[in-house]
Amino acid sequence: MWPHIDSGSDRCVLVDQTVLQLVDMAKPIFVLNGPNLNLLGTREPDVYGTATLDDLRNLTEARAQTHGLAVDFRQSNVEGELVDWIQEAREVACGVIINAAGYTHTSVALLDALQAAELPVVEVHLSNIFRRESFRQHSYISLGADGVICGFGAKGYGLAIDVLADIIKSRDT
Ligand code: CA2
Repeated sequence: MWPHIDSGSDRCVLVDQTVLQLVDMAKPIFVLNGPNLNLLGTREPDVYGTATLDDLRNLTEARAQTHGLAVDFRQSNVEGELVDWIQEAREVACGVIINAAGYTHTSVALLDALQAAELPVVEVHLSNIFRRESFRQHSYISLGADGVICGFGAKGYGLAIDVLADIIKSRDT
């Protein structure tokens, strides 16, 4: 269908699925990182790799740009702050990538927030949580995610951007 142009009013209103999609793509992807991920690159490189949080920020921003998307990249050690950001995402973001770190395995509050956000969500982990201690093998937040990427280190963040871009672009077509 061609866009409908309402030139009768003082504003020009384009009403078309493609246009609505473009408007949504103008919203950033929230990339949310949980507790202790600010320490990346400083310790435990055998488990989490050598990339720093800033490296992950640069990687996700660059990959998002290839899809014509923007990223709002954040880290917090505070569960409530992560909940607030997910609630904010509902209003201003087009999707969420989340590495909830330790809260992955404990937080019903983050799950509730993700389910309420009604946005595409990709859960990401640097390490393969299924090859680690049993307490890491359960994720509360997976119930609120479209999919999970784990075990591929920093590359997983790039993959998460790719898959989320795909979901966002195909959602309304
Ligand atoms: O593999 C992941 O990405 C995790 O989400 C990382 C969390 C862990 O609790 C999850 O089970 C799996 C831990 C993040 C802590 O990161 C550090 C980085 C460097 C030094 C110490 C901790």
